[in-house]
Amino acid sequence: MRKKIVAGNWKMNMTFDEGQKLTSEIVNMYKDENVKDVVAILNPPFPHIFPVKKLIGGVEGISLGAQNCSDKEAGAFTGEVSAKIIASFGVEYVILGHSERREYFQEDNEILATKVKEALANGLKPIFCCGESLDIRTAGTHEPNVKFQLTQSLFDLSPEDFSKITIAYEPIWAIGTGKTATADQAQEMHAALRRHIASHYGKEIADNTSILYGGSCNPKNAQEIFSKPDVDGGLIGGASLKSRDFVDIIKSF
Ligand code: 3PY
Repeated sequence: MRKKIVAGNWKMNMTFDEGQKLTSEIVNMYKDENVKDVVAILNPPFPHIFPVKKLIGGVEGISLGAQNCSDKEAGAFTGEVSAKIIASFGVEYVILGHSERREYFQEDNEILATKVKEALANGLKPIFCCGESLDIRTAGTHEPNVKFQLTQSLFDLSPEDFSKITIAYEPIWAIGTGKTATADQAQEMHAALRRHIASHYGKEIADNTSILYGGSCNPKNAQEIFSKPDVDGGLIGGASLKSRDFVDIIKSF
């Protein structure tokens, strides 16, 4: 049975105090409101990792993730943070391949393949983002385009390693724009990606892979999107910065 996951991507937001307040509120609501069967993952900027980890403590069902890791193992790479360093702080997940990293930091499928391997070699579980631009959607080539991102960055992993991957489908035209894919558009792409995974790794692994939807997901639209059979949760941007909204999204299943 695949996991239901709601991951908050804080992006480059939150001062120390704001991050502490947000985390405490989420942890308290998650516990008080008796949330069950949904893994919540907080993905703050790097400096928050250790203090957020302390606040999460041992609350079952809440995990910690980073937003990126270096493709390099270690050494003279000023400003970079390796998968090994991240893992040593007790982090479980790492978001890789977000469209903002692809666009602003020129991360291509090849670099992402290296990052995925680095993350896995250090015991981190990648949340691998994929998605198409508006031009590609308009041209109708979105399905092969997004499948190709998986093929290039993930399909030379062993079945054992691939089983540690969570996919996040985030249409670029829905990120930070307030536009959301319809629940049917999300379902169509998620089902296509699951078939693509099955064609390479077999049905069992495909059925066990959580595929999250991302892109302007909020408490108003989450329920409809999460009701689709191949949507296993969400990667949440802006709404993950408000505790009430984030926990309401978690409770949308
Ligand atoms: C969004 O919801 O806009 C995101 O980019 C989530 O990663």
